[in-house]
Amino acid sequence: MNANGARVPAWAAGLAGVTAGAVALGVAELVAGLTTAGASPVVAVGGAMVDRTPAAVKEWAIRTFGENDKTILVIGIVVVAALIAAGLGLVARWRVGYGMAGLAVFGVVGIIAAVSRPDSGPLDFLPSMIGAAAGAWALVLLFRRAEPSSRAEPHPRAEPSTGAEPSTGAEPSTGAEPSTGAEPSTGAEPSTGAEPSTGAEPHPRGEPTIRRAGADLHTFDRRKLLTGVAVGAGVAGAGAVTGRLLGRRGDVTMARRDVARMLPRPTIAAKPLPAGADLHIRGLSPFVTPNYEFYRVDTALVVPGVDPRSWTLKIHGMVDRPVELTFADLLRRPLVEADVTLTCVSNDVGGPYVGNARWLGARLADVLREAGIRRGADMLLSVSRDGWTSGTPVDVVMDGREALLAVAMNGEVLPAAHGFPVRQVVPGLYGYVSATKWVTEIKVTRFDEDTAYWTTRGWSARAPIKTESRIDVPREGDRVPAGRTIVAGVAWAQHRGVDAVEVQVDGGEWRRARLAEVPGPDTWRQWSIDWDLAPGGHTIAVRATDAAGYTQTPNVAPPAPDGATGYHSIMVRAG
Ligand SMILES: Nc1nc2c(c(=O)[nH]1)N[C@H]1C(S)=C(S)[C@@H](COP(=O)(O)O)O[C@H]1N2
Ligand SMILES: [Mo]
Repeated sequence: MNANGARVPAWAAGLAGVTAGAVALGVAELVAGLTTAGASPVVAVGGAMVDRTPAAVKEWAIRTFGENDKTILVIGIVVVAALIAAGLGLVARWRVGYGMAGLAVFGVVGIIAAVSRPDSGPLDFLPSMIGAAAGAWALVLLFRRAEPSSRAEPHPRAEPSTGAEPSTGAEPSTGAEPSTGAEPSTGAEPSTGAEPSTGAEPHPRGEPTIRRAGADLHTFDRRKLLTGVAVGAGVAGAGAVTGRLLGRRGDVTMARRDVARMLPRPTIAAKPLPAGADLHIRGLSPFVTPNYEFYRVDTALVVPGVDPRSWTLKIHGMVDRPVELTFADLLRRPLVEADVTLTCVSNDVGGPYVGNARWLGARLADVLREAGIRRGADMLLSVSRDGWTSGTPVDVVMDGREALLAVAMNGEVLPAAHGFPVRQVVPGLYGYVSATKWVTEIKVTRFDEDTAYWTTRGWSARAPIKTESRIDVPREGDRVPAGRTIVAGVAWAQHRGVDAVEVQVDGGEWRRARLAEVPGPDTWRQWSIDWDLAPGGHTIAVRATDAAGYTQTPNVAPPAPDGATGYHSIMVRAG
């Protein structure tokens, strides 16, 4: 390859670059599917970005894109990669080697991202390496196809005999050659397009010696480039799809089915929910959040596929007897059912990151007692399969509340996205300091010695859930008939319990709402109130008081560093 490439028009060079980049990513996906899904360059780079993103940006992303934040990130990475690849294509016009060098640099970036993941495996350098090599090769082939024929070659390489060359090998038929269609005379030649098999013949019959007029010698070969691009796009697409399908081996559907068969009945079953726990008001969050509707917040771009047969939980650090539990060990322990509402610290006032479920699991406090927590330990640093960590105060877990190593959620084996096979659930603490999904390790330690994932990113080390309330009906901006309207929502103050909810319209008097029944202090509580609304616009606000006597503050605070405060209020129009 040489400066010939400079005669390839810019658009074509850019297109060749994008195609080479797509081949690189597609092949990398294929190799990742064969090895580890998490080592795909897009996933690895995305994961590295998630970990290095300032907390404020993460907040913004969650707020703006909600649960699509991961999809948006992946799309963003692919778009940026495409732009860079187009740039490499342009650089390759001067020297294809420069473009190849650029692809190599990206391969190295992908390798670094993949091997520095906390859950990386020994083969994780492969997808980026092989992908970059395939991309570089594709770039060379595309430029070879696109670049004008050189004077030194009186027999242009575009002849049927080139079927043996790697550059055209992907082409089943020489009929796609641009030279044939352009030259009316070639139609008479026996060796061309009509015969798909010619490529296999070492010396095709009637080999044309003068296929092109001199004027054509420096013409850029648009058709040849475009067929190459089409083949490249096909390779990229097939690689990506196959890789993703293969990557499903990390899929835990079968493993979850097996666990469903062996899941024991609870030793201590929860009492049936009080009949009045759910007010069954249209638009009001149901008391039990169905698993498929349960919010999901985590840093995992690919849900970790953890095999319960090889899963263990190591408990070590400041303990008298380090233990390592298998999944079977865990299921042999007494299993407890508990209704617990999870809340994310990132939830804005009035936001959606809160959900209530009935969990089944082993008591974390009992397991820790068997290991024997040493004096001075005040933190449990739990580690998930993908390296994420959370720091939970020891005293909270040991104070008698139903802190669980949960294996089931609402009567179903823990869904993969919610931590299969085992996660922590600790009533009263925000998820980031308690609810480790795919948990594999608990290090008993001290807050002044270890720092968990979000704490290193500026969030509080300790984070009890703040007393909060939310209006579910009507919705912000709704139009309601004037006159009597039902206002309803949920309120939570986990492990303290909600004692009162009050509603205010247009800054007037606070009126007490009706409270639904609850199974205990660890769940949210539905509330409702009927209000006579005069025609016109109204602002409706809500506040809760917990069983410790604390009433929500009107002071507005953002989620960082330890949970949002302020009243949830909505504007509606009556009439
Ligand atoms: N492994 C792992 N566990 C995790 C997280 C995470 O990023 N990784 N996020 C935590 C946070 S911030 C919350 S709010 C809860 C959310 O649990 P859910 O997705 O099951 O609703 O999981 C917690 N457990
Ligand atoms: Mo969270």
